[in-house]
Amino acid sequence: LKKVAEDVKTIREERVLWFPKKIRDLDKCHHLIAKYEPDLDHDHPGYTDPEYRKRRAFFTDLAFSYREGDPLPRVEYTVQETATWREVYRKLSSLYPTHACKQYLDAFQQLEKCCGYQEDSIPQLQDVSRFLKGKTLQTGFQLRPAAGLLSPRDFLASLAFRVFQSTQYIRHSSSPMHSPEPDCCHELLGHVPMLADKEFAQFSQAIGLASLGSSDVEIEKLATLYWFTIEFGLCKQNGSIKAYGAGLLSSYGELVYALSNKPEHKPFDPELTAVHPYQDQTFQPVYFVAENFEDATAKLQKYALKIKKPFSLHYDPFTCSIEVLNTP
Ligand code: HBI
Ligand code: FE
Repeated sequence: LKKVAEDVKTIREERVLWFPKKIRDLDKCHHLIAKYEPDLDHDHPGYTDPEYRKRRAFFTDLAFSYREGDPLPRVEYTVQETATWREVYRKLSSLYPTHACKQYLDAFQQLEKCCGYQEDSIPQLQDVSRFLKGKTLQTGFQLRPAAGLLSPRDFLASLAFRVFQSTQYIRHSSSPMHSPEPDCCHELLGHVPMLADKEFAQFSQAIGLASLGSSDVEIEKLATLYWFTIEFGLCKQNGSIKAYGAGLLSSYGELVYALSNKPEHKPFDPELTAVHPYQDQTFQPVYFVAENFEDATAKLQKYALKIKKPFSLHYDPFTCSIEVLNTP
């Protein structure tokens, strides 16, 4: 009986503590949050469009069939999908020169020059992933296809390996300027350019590493930090404030609003930012402003050291794997 009790305890502990140790383990980190999907959310612009829902099922299959190491699937986008992309691309790229941070603008220029970024076709994830990874000495980030909104734990875990889980479908054509869920416009225009920046990549990985083996309470705080930085972050630049968050850089309305004098701007401070309530239905009333990415990473790493874990972690960039060091 004692033996059984011990086994149960071991299994339970392993279940709680399991986290990916190598990049291949990310094949097990794709749990969806069934929220804001066209099949489930009555307010989704595609809810009453059976053709859109069928198309989405195709993208769901692509993502769930993907295994680490496979080339990312190439998709032939329809004329209608490309028209949606064109509208989003035109509208947003007109704002970037005045609203996006320098790191974003530099990368966006490179993506236009070397990676097929243009209004007439949706870039392929495989090409974008190779572009980011090819700059190995700079960031080494790579993409993998995601079926939709993932659990915060799975999504954050992939960042530890410099893997960004990216959706591949596009929003419904009836609503080009808004999507209730992440789509390829959000990933390609919001996230990808920033992932080409060395300091930003390091910041992203630091949140990911902090999440591995953390409790649900700590994950919730890290997800909030992610929200106010990688999604909705602002930063100082030459005496003014610019946007680096992907939720802003992929939303015309909120990008203009965030840099206006309407919302409140507070300095980025992980202890406070991590427990600040956030809005996922309307514009944020508050944004957090980073001094720069090096400073933000240093503050985040200091915060992460205070998260209690029965071990410490080391990431080996050569093998892309995590070493667990026991600290009894
Ligand atoms: N899933 N596909 C996807 N994309 C995101 O940007 C994303 C996610 N799941 C959770 C999440 N972002 C954040 O809100 C944090 O919870 C980590
Ligand atoms: Fe996002």
